[in-house]
Parts: sequence; C-alpha cells; structure tokens
Amino acid sequence: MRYGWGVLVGLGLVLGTGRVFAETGTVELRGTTEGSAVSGSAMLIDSPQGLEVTVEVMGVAPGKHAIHIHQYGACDDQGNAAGGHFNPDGAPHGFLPSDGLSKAHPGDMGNLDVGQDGNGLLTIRLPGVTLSGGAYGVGGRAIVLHEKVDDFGQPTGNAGGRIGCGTIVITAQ
Ligand SMILES: [Cu+2]
Repeated sequence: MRYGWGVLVGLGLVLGTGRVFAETGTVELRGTTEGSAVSGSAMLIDSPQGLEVTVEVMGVAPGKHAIHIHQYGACDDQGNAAGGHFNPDGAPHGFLPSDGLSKAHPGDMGNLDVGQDGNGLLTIRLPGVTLSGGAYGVGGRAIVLHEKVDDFGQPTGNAGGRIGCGTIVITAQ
C-alpha cells in the first residue's frame, strides 16, 4: 500500500472531473402571453463532446421556429426579461454546431421543426457549452422559442417575438 493514498487522490481527481460531465438540467417551457397554448420542456446533459439538449414543445404553430439560449433566466414581459442572446464573446449570430463559438453564440440552436399537430422535437449537441463552469455555462439562463424561423441573419436571425420561454435549472451536479 505504498501508493495507496496516491491512488485514492488520483481516483478522487478522476471522479471529481467526471462529475462535471454528469451535470444535468431541465427547463419547463411556457407560453409568454396569457392564454398561450405553448408549452414544453427541455433536458440538458453535459458530456465531453458538449452539452446535449433535447427540447419538446406542444401547442406551437406549424413550421420552423428559432430557438436560442438567452442571457437571463427570466421570462416576464413576453419573454423580453430574458434579454438578448447569451453572447459572452460578442460573436456574430450563427448555428453553433457548424459555426463554432467564434462564429456563433453558445446557445444558437437554429430552428425547431413543428408539425401540423403543433408538436416539435429538437435534439442537438452544443460543442464547448456547459451547464456550469467555464465561460460558456448556460445554467440559470433561459431557452427562448421564437415566433418565426431563424434565417441566420444578423444580429439574432430575424426570429420575431418570443412565444415560449423557460429557465435552465441545474438538477444534478
Ligand atoms: Cu432568441
């Protein structure tokens, strides 16, 4: 057992580091106006390849709707309390999975496709993004679903009003 403590400390570091990647979060998405039919939820899981996000929505007009992570975890004032896009580097607007953090905002998730039944599902991985820790932690911020399609124009994709919104709550660390 000469190396006993060293092994234990080493294992502790590995497990300690590993815990970061087990972090999970949830979002309860709600309509931003009184009587809105919009609802939904999201699950977020940290992984070494990035933040895995699954968003499910209901009661949304059929078609493509922009979906982004905004700065603040607040949804009052028809979603405007969430502020602008979370954009710590002052990067242009884009689509994070293909553009990366130098040419897109950490929460630039593109569009969520909603069917004729009003339901939509998006699964996406955001490389370099985390729930907490580092410059790109999105825990406590908000996921915002927009009225219109994200056409990837500047500065925020010409996505119109905010129809759904919810705070990203960290559920396990
Ligand atoms: Cu947005």
